[in-house]
Amino acid sequence: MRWSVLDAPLDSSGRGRGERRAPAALRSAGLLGRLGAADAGAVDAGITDPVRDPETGVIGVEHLRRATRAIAARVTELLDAGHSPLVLGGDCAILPGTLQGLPAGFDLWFLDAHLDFEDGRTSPTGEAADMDLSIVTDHGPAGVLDREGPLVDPDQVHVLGHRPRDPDIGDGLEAVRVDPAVHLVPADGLRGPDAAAVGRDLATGTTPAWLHLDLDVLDPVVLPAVSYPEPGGLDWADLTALVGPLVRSGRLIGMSVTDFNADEDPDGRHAERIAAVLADLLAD
Ligand SMILES: [Mn+2]
Repeated sequence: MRWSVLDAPLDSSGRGRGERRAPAALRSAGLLGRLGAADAGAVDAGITDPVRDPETGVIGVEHLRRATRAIAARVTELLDAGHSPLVLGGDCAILPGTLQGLPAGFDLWFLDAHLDFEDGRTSPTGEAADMDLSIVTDHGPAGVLDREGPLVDPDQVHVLGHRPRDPDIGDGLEAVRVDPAVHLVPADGLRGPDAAAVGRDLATGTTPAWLHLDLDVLDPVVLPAVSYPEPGGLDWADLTALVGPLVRSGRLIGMSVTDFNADEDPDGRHAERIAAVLADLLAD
């Protein structure tokens, strides 16, 4: 595949968190050279307004709308030029713009510790990175997207690697919200040989697919440099076993990588590992 790397350094807290510096850190770790990728530059759109909009419940919603539009336009340009976009976040708030740039009718492979299915009312933070999957399936706050209706059919969404909360624990948390048509394979179903089996199963078919990798799908023991670490995640071997068949499926049209917090990686060792694994998975 002919990868083109596009930086989308959005941090949906609007407070300048280290996700903004992730693309620069991954570039410093030699990602483009290792991939033999073209350089698509950066989207000129950040969220620098930390105020939670009272109407939508979303932090910096005007900035988010502008960023969404800008990312979508660049992703469409890259696809039209025959490139495979590799979009570097930033946090998961880049997902709505990324998917808005795709032609309709794709599958979404969504790797994340969290479901990202809050809306402006239920999100404890107001960060759009809590709401990206609900926004793209038309369950989120209105007015973020330029289009009406879902960007992806919930039945074409595969959430992989999340850590469900046990409803029997009785910790007072609301039951998890998610569209019932969304397919869920929690992290416990992706360990050891199960990871490759799930990957091979998903890889069958011919529908174009987008791969979204929130790096907090990994266990905090192997990748602590994220803002919302969640125990019980995948190790690097599980991740590569799962993603390898997806990349080789011939169905992939592009990929987004989010939630690496470069401020938590002072010596660059985690950026190095991420770049190495991506190169191993994606380079021809
Ligand atoms: Mn996420």
